[in-house]
Amino acid sequence: MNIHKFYSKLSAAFCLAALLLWSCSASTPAQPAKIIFDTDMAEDVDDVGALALLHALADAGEAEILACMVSAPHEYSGPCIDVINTFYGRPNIPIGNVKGFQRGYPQDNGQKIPSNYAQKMAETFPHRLKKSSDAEDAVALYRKILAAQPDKSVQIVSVGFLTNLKNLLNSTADAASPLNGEELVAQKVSRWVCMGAIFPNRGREYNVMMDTGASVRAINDWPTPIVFSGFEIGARIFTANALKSKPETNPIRMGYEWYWDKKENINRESWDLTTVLYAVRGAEPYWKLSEPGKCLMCATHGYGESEWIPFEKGNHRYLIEKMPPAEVGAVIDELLCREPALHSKSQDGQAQTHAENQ
Ligand SMILES: [Ca+2]
Repeated sequence: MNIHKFYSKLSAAFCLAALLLWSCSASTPAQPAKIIFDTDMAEDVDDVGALALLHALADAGEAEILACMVSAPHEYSGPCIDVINTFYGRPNIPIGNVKGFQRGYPQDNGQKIPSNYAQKMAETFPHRLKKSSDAEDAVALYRKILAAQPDKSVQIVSVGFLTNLKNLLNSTADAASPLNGEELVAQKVSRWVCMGAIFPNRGREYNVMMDTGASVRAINDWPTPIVFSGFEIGARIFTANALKSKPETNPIRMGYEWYWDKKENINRESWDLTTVLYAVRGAEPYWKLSEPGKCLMCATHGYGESEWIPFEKGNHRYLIEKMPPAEVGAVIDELLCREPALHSKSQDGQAQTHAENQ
């Protein structure tokens, strides 16, 4: 073998090795994102779409849903979540319920959280949880789930009020873990993805202004990174009308229809859905991330307000629009319209098909 042939064979071997390496890395799917989904599913309907989107991403192998937490004081929030989990063939996802929600600051103003759709969904579609207060305490469930997961592996996705996360930070050692809440979060949570606040200007946004005391404690003191899908991100992306192509046996479609109390156009802003999409798929190609900084929460005139303060060592960031909103909406709608993969086995290993739940 002359030197030219030798180098030619060597270079062919390198090319082959490089191709094999590339094809291995291209065909090896990333680990699914481990998600705890914390929702005020009751008043607005984008929580319904967000949980459906999370299930569609779980069906695609991109996400694993560890638990769902209720942050709204509404007895049909938990059953409504259970309806969606059951529809997607995951009836055994644990559900936790909020304790100590306070609307307004410093006093609770006593106003109730309404819902146009939660009770109807619970009364129409198969599920097991009768009322939210039958579910276990969200903080006890958070602690149990987090303690059992590898370090820095869990993302918390909040699309509602922050009462549960305040309570989690304030929690103390229990049977699940000898760590206090802040230590447990620091050890297990890779990041918190929060639908909340408004950027880049000072302002009020519904999720963080409601239980103001909780928002101040949770956001200001959170020990790991937070990425915000601010009000302005979801406000320009309209989704769900594509669900009109689905039958009336689809609880996601019906949730949106009951929310609107009309059937012509059921599109809604996608605040909670963008939060899920970012948590599972990351920023690119949909968004850019802001510079680091701090979303500082305070209370003014009885309700929470946030202000963005950029600084190099801050561990907060927020999403910035990149892909045109209609294109992000099309990605979300396509996922919302996918049929559930209908797991043949439920999460506790018992054979249970979607059909058996009907
Ligand atoms: Ca919400």
